[in-house]
Amino acid sequence: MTVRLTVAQALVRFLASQYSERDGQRQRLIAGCFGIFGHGNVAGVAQALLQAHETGEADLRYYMARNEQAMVHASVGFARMRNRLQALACTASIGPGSTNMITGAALATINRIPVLLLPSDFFATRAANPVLQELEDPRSYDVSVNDAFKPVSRYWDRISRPEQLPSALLAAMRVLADPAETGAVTLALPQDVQAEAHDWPDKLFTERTWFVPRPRPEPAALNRAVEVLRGARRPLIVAGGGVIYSEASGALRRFAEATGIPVADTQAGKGALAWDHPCAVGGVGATGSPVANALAREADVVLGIGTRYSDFTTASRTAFADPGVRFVNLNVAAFDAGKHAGVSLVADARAGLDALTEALTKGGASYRVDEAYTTRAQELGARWRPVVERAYHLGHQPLPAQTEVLGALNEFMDERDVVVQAAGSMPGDLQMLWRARDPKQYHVEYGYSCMGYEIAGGLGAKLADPGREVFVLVGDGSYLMMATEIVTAVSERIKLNIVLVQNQGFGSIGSLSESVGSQRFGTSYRYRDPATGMLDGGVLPVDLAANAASLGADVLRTRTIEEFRAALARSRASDRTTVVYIETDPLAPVPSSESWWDVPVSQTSALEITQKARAAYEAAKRHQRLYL
Ligand SMILES: Cc1ncc(C[n+]2csc(CCOP(=O)(O)OP(=O)(O)O)c2C)c(N)n1
Ligand SMILES: [Mg+2]
Repeated sequence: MTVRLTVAQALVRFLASQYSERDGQRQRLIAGCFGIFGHGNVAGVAQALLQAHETGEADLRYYMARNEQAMVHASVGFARMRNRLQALACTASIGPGSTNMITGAALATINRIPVLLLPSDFFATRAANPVLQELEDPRSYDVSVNDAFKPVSRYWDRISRPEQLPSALLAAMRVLADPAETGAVTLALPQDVQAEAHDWPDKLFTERTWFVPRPRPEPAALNRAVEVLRGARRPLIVAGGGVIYSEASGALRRFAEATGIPVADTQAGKGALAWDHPCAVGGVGATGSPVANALAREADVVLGIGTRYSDFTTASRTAFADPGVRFVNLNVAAFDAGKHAGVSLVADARAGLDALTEALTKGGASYRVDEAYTTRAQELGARWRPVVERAYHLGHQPLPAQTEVLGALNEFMDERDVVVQAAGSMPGDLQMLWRARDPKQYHVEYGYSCMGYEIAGGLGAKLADPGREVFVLVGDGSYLMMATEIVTAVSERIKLNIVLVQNQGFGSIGSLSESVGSQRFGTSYRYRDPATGMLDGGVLPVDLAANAASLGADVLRTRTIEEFRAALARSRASDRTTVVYIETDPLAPVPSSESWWDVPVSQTSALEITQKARAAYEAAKRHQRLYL
């Protein structure tokens, strides 16, 4: 039996019948479709979505975004919240609509989060050529701007003929649902092909379930890992995002309790273990806490679980300073498991942790760290907690410090509420200071650290789990780049709490600039001063709170931390998207992570300040090493 449909109609019908399943729980793999229409998809994919809605022949909810990059961010926020078991599709028009998604694709792939991208493409028949927005390359008519998705996609295909669609769809679903391979999946859809009819085997549209595996470690690899761990005197766990996506928090807690090994976390892994668990030692690396970083410096064995060891996590390869330090890497992706010449334990985080717990506790030979090591970790923690309290309650004047805003929010939020952030000075402050109580509470996109993710990602997170309050933290710089999805939140009646932190520019890059001898050059939003010729004049007459109100959000302006706390309560009580606006002092003090980040400083310079920074850089650089 065949059924006659256009390529776009077949695509929509197929997507609506895909499911994922893990641990016996089944859900739709593609839960809906974001989009912005133009001539590239208005006749193809748009008609197919409309027809699906009108006839009920396929169920794929359409969400209209305001910016294509933002809709990919929203889809990533959604899939991350659903532990990668569900994803969204994104349809965009030819040319700029499609290339706007490339940043989102990179973000998804780097963070290992599934998203299905459907950029429109030029005529496969070349009947209209060059069509509006088509790139012309004199060397070949086969070149398209969508080729630029290739390096940032885990699967990429162009459907130039209807017959190509079924195999491309199956490959796309496999990659999306595979925890080791997942990321952005791109199917470029020429605009004429989208509207072309074809007789499809009806079997293409039968419900299909993509089983998300929990691979167990190979016994020999497990033995090798156990041998290294049994010999460890000062082991440290680095818990990454993989722990959370695998829903392995319970397994991690049992493992940590059985062995006494302290647990540090990465940006993606924060909350894998609640902050006040006796084994939790906080964030590790350049944006981490001094507690985890002290233990990291001394660790003889690092057990990385579900981490890709980003440059921040290893503090540019200075965090782990013991000359003989060894790594054991439990990861579902062999690529990550093999990093830093570690013992590679390719497995699902939960299955791997259960296997490790069993192997290390069986018989009379249970492994446990020395009492003295536990005491050391606890003493470091006890010294750190009052530092966090101070940062949370600094009483900085006249404007509050950002750490007080984060502290007030942390104390205000319920266990199941979610905080969303991505770029600027907040990810660092958050990883160091945030006290996460639930594995889904801390949602900081720090793989791509993309300004503009915050509001869009928060929208996706809320869409994924409407039962949780989502608190988006956004700096003025990020807000200016992408406030667009406030409008989407308003039109979809998706309630967000948005905390807009105004510090007149780039607090983060400002202090980084100072540390590398660039004197905060070009990092604050100021008038150009005719006297200096630089952007260091007066404060600009920009009112971002008024801007947010103009986009349809309720806005609460606050000046003090007391007002801020009251506004948070009002925002929570409201069912409308609410922006809580606060100005902070970008120069307020922040505790030190006692760590380092490799940002090369000019080797030669006419400025004394840069020469000094270079000398400090060279001294720090000497601690950098390869782990071989
Ligand atoms: C899209 C994008 N462009 C540039 C950067 C580099 N960058 C990192 S933080 C930052 C400034 C962020 O400003 P804001 O959102 O106000 O946060 P603040 O630093 O003031 O906390 C910039 C430009 C980035 N991360 N993402
Ligand atoms: Mg700022």
